[in-house]
Amino acid sequence: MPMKLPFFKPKKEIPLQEELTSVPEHVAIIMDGNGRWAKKRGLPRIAGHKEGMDVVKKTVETAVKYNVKILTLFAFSTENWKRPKSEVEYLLKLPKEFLHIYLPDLMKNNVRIETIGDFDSLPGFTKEAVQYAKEKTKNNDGLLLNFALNYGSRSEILSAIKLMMKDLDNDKFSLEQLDENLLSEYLYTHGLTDPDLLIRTSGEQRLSNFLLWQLAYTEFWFTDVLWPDFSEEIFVEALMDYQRRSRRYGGI
Ligand code: V07
Repeated sequence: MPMKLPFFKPKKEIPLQEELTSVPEHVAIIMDGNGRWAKKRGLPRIAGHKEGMDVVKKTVETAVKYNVKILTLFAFSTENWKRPKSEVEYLLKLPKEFLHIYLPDLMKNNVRIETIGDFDSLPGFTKEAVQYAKEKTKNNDGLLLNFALNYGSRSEILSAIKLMMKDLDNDKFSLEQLDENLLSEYLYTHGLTDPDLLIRTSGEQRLSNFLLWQLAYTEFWFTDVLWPDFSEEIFVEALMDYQRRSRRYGGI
């Protein structure tokens, strides 16, 4: 008498790593839809943010698995300060909570943590937790996990211009030397390649002041899936789509 087979939930087939031949080196993600996810379930918005935090961890693991080199995540925008005080407070506690839970795993995965944005204006408890993680992971040479924290692209460009004008004034360079590469050196993203792929969840198709300069040549990929429902399957779908597009260009 054969044993009764256990019940397996049918799982969508995830393509093998070998099938992904041209993986984007730098992926940037606008993690939208946490509030809507919570509302749909009759939960407070912060419950969506908390769930979204766990999805960050899973997304990092997928990025590591498929050999993405840089993952830039829009965690907190300069506009987010306009939200209710209690929500802002909760959001700014998430970096510390995330690192408390996941820093050991990130170390094991050889992940380096960095941030872009106005770091100095963040509350002390956020800065301290993130600074500690940056220090702790600074020698890791696997995935660069780059959090955009208190980030706004126009203010980034404006601050770059101010710094450049100061350096110009101090004869650090001449006006003739000022070109796109030099300007890039003054942005928060100095030293990083531009994103190859931008993903935005939750059906919105706007940039919302994210990496305006850096996304000039980037492929955009949008999904209606809300950030807390983002999964390896959907991430891989975006990676496959990127590959398909880059193959098409290659063919011309
Ligand atoms: C935040 C969870 C993801 C969905 C989007 C909004 C809420 C992880 C971090 C984080 C940031 C820096 C760091 C380690 C972790 C985070 C904020 C919000 C403000 F070094 N998730 N997450 N930070 N959300």
